[in-house]
Amino acid sequence: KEWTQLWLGYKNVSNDNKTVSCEVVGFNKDSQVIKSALCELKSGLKGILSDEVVDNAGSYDIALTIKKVDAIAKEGFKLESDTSSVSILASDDNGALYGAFELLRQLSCGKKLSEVNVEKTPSNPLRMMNHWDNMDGSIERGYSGQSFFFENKEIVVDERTRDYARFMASVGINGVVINNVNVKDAATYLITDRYFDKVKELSEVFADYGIKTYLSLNFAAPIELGGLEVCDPLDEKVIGWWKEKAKEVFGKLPHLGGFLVKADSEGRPGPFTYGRTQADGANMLGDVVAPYGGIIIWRCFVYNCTQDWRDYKTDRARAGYDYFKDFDGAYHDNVILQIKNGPMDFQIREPISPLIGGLTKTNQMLEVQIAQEYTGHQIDLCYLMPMFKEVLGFKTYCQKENDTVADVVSGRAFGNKLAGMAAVINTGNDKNWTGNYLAAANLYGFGRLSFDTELSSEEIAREWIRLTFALEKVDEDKLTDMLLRSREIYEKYTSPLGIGWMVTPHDHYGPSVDGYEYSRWGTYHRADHLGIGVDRSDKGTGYAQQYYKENAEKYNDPEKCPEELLLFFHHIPYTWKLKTGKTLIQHIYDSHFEGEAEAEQLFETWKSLEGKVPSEVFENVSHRFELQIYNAKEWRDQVNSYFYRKSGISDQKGRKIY
Ligand code: BDP
Repeated sequence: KEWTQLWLGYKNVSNDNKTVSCEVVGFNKDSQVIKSALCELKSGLKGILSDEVVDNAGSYDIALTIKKVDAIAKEGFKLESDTSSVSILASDDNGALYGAFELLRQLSCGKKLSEVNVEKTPSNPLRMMNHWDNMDGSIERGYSGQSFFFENKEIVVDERTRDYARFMASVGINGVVINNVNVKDAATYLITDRYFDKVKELSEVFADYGIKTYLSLNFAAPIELGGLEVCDPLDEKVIGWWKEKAKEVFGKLPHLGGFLVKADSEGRPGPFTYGRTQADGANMLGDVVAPYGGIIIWRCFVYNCTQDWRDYKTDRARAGYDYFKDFDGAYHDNVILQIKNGPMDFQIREPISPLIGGLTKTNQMLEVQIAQEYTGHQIDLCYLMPMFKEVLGFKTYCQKENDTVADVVSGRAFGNKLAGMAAVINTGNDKNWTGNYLAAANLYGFGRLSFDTELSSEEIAREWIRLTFALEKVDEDKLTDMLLRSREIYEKYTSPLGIGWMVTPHDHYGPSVDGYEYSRWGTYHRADHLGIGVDRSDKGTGYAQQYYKENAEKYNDPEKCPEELLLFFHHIPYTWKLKTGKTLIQHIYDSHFEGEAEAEQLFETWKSLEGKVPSEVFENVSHRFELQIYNAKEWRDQVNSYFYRKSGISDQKGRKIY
């Protein structure tokens, strides 16, 4: 095969050389998902124990049973074992499949067959990947090659599709949106005869692994496909057109879960054109797919992208809340609002979107990005689980308890059945799927975290390392440490204290301090000769007031504001004293020198793993570290020079600033 097996390349860990038999009890043996579970167990156990799994005839040491037990929670599983038997108990097919993968994972991580006892229920009902794949094969914000779903406007279904589905199921993903949210050109036709057969074929491969297929929808489809003059969601003809369309699409695609919609955002069509609200648009579509059990996932990434940079009051950070909060409770039951983790756009540091938990009567799910658009393009090492853990653990204060982001987006807080987590994915058709071999930790990690939000960043990192490499403990420790430090390091050498941006416009790799300063995107740092930062307090744009009182008060006051977000919320003089006793300007200098130096240390540590990871992996990652160090130097020097020139204040340590 021309691609790697990521974390499913089972290695013989031969902890006990047992022969295993396999039996299914209570489940429909013709179920494709159960067949997949069996198939995975057979090939996985063969890899791990280097012994064939036998059907229950013949002689064997351990009897493995996949058994239906109705008391187990939806998509959950229980593994029980003793010296002569192992059982995977679940109440549904997906639970059985996840149980099978859990067993293989535990064995690969060093457990013995007789030691596997665990019970898990997924934290989130929806655990999704969003592909930004275009039908010409390109990927918007893709850093690991071309699409493996689309090529020259055709859909590709092959062995790689199956492996992809296996990887996703192995970490608990149960929904995949196959096409870019910016639905243009050929992609608009995905809901027509032109593509039904192939979408169906693809969705069947996914369904074998318990994954539902979703499509991103063009809100203007009634115009572009239906020849109507408008796509007004309250127009009878438009509604009629969508009704017919939904009937046709769900008739042709039995495994379709529903649609994802980006409307009224960055030039995409939407209800605003007709003076309608986001709720009008989302509910209309919700109603037309409801008879088929379909859902509408409506993105909240709506803001004015043609704003005047001279205008200090219009604040892009406010937009999501301003557009969606007032309609809390108005969204229909099969509509979910998908909210980016921060109010801006996947920066290395942002506050948590106040819309999450700001809404209390609406289905909502969290959107994060593992494609490293703003976090190093899968060149720079940036393991994102620490960031996602912070997001999930954030206390919104939306109620007395059960109020964290994890509580809200899982549906636990307010009893929503439709809830969950989605990631903009980081895959492409590169041999190793993610460009940088180490970026696969984010792919693996997001899936694991969406299934079990209690896992720690470190547990996930260690699992991924054990499943991927065969390292001694000391080396596993080193690589774990590299992953765990990488986000902080990236943050240090890029834009300081939550201000974000300062990147090369459009491409978003490498520094350009003023690149977005005088443009239309609402992405400003407002640096002058005295200080830097955006005043989002009640005296500024008022964004801080969108949070519940406890957070609002903290963010509103520069003395109480968490320092990593200081410049996001306040315009701060360069001479401001931080808690460390350093001035702001000195902090900027120090953190940039440190960040670059630490990037070099990462590379040094990596070099010590030469010969311990496959040479191909070593070369691939080494090359990327060379680029990362170059990038870190550019960031360090441009940011430091910029602020030295603006402020005229020298570095106390007398280092070279250009
Ligand atoms: C931004 C990307 C842009 C996406 C947009 C989105 O730069 O390419 O279309 O997000 O989320 O991060 O829709």
